[in-house]
Amino acid sequence: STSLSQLSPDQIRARFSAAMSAMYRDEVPAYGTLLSLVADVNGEVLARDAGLAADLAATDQLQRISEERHGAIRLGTAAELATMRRLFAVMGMYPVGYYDLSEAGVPVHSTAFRPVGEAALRHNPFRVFTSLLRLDLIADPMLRAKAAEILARRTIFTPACLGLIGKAEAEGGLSEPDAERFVAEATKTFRWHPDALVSAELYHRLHGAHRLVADVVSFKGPHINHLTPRTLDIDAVQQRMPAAGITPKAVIEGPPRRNCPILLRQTSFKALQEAVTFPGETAVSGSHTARFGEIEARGIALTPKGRALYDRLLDEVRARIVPAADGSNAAEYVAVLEEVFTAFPDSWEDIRAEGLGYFEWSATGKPAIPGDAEALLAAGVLRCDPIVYEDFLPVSAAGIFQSNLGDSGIQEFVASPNQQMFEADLGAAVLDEFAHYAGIEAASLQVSLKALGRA
Ligand code: OOG
Ligand code: NI
Repeated sequence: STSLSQLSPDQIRARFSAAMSAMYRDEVPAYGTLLSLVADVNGEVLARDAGLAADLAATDQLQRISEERHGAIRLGTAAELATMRRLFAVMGMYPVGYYDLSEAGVPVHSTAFRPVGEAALRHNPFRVFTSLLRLDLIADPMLRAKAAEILARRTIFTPACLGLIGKAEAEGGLSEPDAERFVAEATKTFRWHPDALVSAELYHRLHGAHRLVADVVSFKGPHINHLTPRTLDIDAVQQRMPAAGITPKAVIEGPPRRNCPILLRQTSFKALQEAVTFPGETAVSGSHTARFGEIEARGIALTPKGRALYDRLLDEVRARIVPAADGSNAAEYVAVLEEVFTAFPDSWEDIRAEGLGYFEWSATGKPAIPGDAEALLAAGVLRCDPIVYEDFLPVSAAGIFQSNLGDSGIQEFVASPNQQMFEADLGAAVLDEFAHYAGIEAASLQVSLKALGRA
């Protein structure tokens, strides 16, 4: 049973999210610049779009926007992944979805740890895109064995952190002072270590296998590689980045700009060159690109039918044009993207009528009339708002990975999704995102009808 003096997982997550943001702002000053740019643009959007501001306020979502972040980490072993699952569970974050990135030339597979309940998301929607390195995709058996040996020797969690995870599990939560210590200890796992675990020679061999292998294997822990704020106008932020001294990637990933935003749009700026010391008889200094910046705009969560349409349209776009890393065909790419996506309905009414997206129902306070949910909606007794997409997109994630690996990082792997292996390593099944959104929609309708005295 939970004692009264315990902090809730939501409260611990909010503190952790703030602590990570403070740490990353210290480590990567451009992140601070990006945060103020996003805050300016979000403020302007809310000031000029009273309708949007009112909708966000009515659905209790205004508060979360300015606090909203996601981060990303890359782990080396099954044991690290399993302990990470336990660490995130203390903060009410659970693995949702399986992403196979091998298909896109990156030797990892991933999940997103995030809050799942609607109330938890409103409290603080912090998420961490978490990848596990797939050594089985590294061709050279000697190098593979060496990498496995190095990873097996490192410990990425502090003893105090492991102790507090165990305590939270045994006691069903953490007291305020324990939670405070837990946040401080857990944050250490994600900090940047400029002193590498491996010699410069081995670093270069790992780098030769894949940049990502070097990034995971060479260091003491899974440094957070970006922290992403959510913006209400990603095109405006992208446009203003150069003036703030930040160079964004060539194109925004995901769907085009629309009246009714769907899923997720993301853009990032290039990784930093960071000074690294490699150990050895005489320590060598060098550099590594590990960390970058990213912003995102979130739209409505799509049903399987809507997602299938999205995937088909994106495939159609990519069959016609692939955005070049140097931005030389950016305008043409955007034109094709916009043209192809005219096939995706762009009003909330059509998206709902065609069963393409998930909506949350609520009662407006108007007196009830006879009739079903549709009649009540038409009469303004009930309202329907789009449910925000809380997850990620494999093609977009791959584009973010690639832009930060550099053009020479692009490499072919045999696509080999292995969700079973991932879940065995994780020690749990990942949650199904569609079931989760469908559940929120169904529950909201039921609660709204009940409030009106309907069964
Ligand atoms: C993760 C990239 C994926 C996103 O927003 O799609 C991601 C990584 O580079 O480790 O964060
Ligand atoms: Ni990201």
